[in-house]
Amino acid sequence: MLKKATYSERAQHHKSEVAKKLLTLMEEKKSNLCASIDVRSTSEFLTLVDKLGPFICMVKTHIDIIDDFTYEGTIIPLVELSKKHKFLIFEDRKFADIGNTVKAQYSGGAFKIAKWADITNAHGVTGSGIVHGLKQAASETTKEPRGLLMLAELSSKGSLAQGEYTQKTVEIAKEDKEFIIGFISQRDFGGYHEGYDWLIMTPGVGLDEKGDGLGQQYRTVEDVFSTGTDLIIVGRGLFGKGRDPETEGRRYQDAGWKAYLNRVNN
Ligand code: 5IU
Repeated sequence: MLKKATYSERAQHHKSEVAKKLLTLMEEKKSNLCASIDVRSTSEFLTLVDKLGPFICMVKTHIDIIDDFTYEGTIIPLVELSKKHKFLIFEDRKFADIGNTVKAQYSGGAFKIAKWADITNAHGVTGSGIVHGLKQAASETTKEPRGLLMLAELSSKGSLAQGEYTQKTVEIAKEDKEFIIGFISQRDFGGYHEGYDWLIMTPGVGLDEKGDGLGQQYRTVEDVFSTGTDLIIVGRGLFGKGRDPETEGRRYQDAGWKAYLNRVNN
């Protein structure tokens, strides 16, 4: 059964501060659109974030692909833009090591992800120690609320994250109601009757293309909402070759909001 509660109703009851913040913002901005901005230069990155800012509730980063990354030059202005336009920041780091190692990867190095990213994500492949390591790093690095998404499924062709693997990842997520806010996945895993209100965030969304020739597979906004998505993650559909980010930002925001209203009202 699909969720009928509105984002603001869910915000009121959620146990995670980050999820509360995100759900409140989604209702306020009437947006369930997350822009995935995989570009190589800081200036292109910040220009796109500023253009897309009004239409989105979240920016997804792959901070390690920015050639000219500096903390001062890339992160400080990103955080300023997040305040100007009101969106959360999700670093799509896909942690996948033992607890002790991810603890250092999350808080340290050049990127210091725990300092600025509201949300990050992890694979379940190494077991639940990964969650404990990341949670410790967050609490030792910042007083700001932080949230984790588990990678339950991928959009790419032939992904091995399926069946029993996906189910075991869902079991890991049940161990922590406050730090783990949901999944990156292609569908919902229920959990309401057990007291979990997981946020389902779905990449591999595109209204014009079916794929990218490198294994990516696109589904429409309506399709992903029909399998329980709460938030759509769109990259090249917003700013790929020949696309105007403002036009596409509005288009995906409207499509996402329409699909959400359709779910909660019917
Ligand atoms: N991404 C996926 N599929 C997944 C996961 C992550 O596409 O299953 I997990 C990432 C990769 C890229 C973004 O950063 O989401 C999608 O970008 P495009 O909309 O440009 O394909």
